[in-house]
Amino acid sequence: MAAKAPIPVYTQLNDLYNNLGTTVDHATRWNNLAEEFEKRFGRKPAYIARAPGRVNLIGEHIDYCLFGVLPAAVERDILIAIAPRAHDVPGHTVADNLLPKYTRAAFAPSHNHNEPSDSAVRAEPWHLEINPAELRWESYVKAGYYGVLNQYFTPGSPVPVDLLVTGSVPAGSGLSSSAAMVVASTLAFLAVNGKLEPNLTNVGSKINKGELVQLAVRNETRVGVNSGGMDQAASVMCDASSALYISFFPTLSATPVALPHGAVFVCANSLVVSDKAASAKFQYNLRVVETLAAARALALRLGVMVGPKEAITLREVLGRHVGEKEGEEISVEKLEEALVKLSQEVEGLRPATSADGQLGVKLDEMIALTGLDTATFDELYFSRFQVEATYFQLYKRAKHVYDEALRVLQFRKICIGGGSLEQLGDLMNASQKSCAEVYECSCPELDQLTTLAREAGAIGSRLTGAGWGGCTVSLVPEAQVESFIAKVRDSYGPYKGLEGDKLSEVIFATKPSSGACVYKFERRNVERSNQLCSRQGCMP
Ligand code: NG1
Repeated sequence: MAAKAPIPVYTQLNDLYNNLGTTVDHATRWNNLAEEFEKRFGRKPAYIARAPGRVNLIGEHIDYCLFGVLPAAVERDILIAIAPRAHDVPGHTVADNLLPKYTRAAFAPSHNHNEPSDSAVRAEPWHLEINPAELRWESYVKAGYYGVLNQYFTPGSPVPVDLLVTGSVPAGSGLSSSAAMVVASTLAFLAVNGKLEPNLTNVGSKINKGELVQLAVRNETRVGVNSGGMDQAASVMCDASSALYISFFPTLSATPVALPHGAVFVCANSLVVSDKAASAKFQYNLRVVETLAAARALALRLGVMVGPKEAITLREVLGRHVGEKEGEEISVEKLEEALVKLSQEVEGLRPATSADGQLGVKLDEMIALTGLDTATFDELYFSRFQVEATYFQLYKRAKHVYDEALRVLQFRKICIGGGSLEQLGDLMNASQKSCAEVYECSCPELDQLTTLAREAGAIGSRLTGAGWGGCTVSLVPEAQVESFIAKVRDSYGPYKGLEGDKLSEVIFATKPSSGACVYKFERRNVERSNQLCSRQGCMP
């Protein structure tokens, strides 16, 4: 089971590179990073931590409702080289980035000395200043560090470190650069502090993949996003042979899903940057609240039992409504049936349209629909993350979630059972329509790019990730990938005239890649690696 597997800690470069995939020149990137680290900090790194981005094939905005999703890791990734530094205050960090626009940052965690009444903060002994309203590149590094400090250093003190970051996942593109940064940072700080000790065979670690995912999800909330777990799970648990069906209920689990022969998934960046953290109040975090309020309202309508202070999710409402036993999971067939049923039940949340065609409800109406008093509602849904809207769309959000969750199961069944590529494409197109019209997380450029992709030969095309900008993913027959890319280049305005590397930066075929890992620079390996290096031109 992937969640229980150890995090790979490599000490052999051959093993590492063999595992990463072939469409990117990994050796050159890792080598450059190690050399640049040595130039800047005067010694070799002790570790390099790697976390890949991911492309979500189907299942958008349903992970935080605890429904399964189907992503695959991509070869584009974040790498962090790190080494301890002597003679400095505990935990002091100097963070550099290979991209010159991201300037050097230095920070140190401090002990929390709060008033005894401040119980929420008192629970966390370490503090690092991260301002979600003014995020900088190193905020994501700090976010990864946060959980490591508070989970592993009570008591104890972290070592002071130097670190250097490089990344090939475009920011704000829906390929999950933020989660890749946070996972890589979490791993780097675990490794440098000796919390990832390899076991006797040198291939394992103390913390397993599932635990790393949970830690990274909690860390991501430090940058102000009420994140679901898909990106961190994909970044940590994917393997190079397949996509991954990740389910979050009743606990995190992941099973590989082989993709059908002849199917290539092409990512295309709309070049609209979606700053998820900055817009969270009106977009991502608002959607999370809308789905939670919809779940509570639906539970009330259906007579489903909910604890007075329970933030029940749409998945839990479904389970309780169809008599699922606590801690167990109904079969996939039953889940499919239940999703069809719940998609109909959601109609009960549909308000009579108002004069301006609104299907949403005002704040006081939303609170009334949940049966809660205002104070309890505020405490349950508004206390950690602020959101803002005139109309809250409970009906539309719940409708998308149940229908999209059903599409994921159908997509998975086709991959396993050998249906046609056309059926997969139809599901992707239906997902895009629902994201655009019902969940309202698309944008004109994504709508245009998916339409152009279909005209250029894609069997299906949809946005991937949170949306509001970022990338699309298109299912393209293998033999047509080149002509597909050329046609999209010629038809999508922002791509006109792009060639070579510039073109492959924005539109590229993906192959599933392996998940997060660490390379450990061991003294006894340095000589062997040097020999390898002189033969193959790679690090250290
Ligand atoms: P992106 O924006 O692509 O990283 C976000 C969330 C996912 C999921 C998708 C929508 C984070 C880190 N990621 O993905 O968990 O909810 O949106 O399906 O918040």
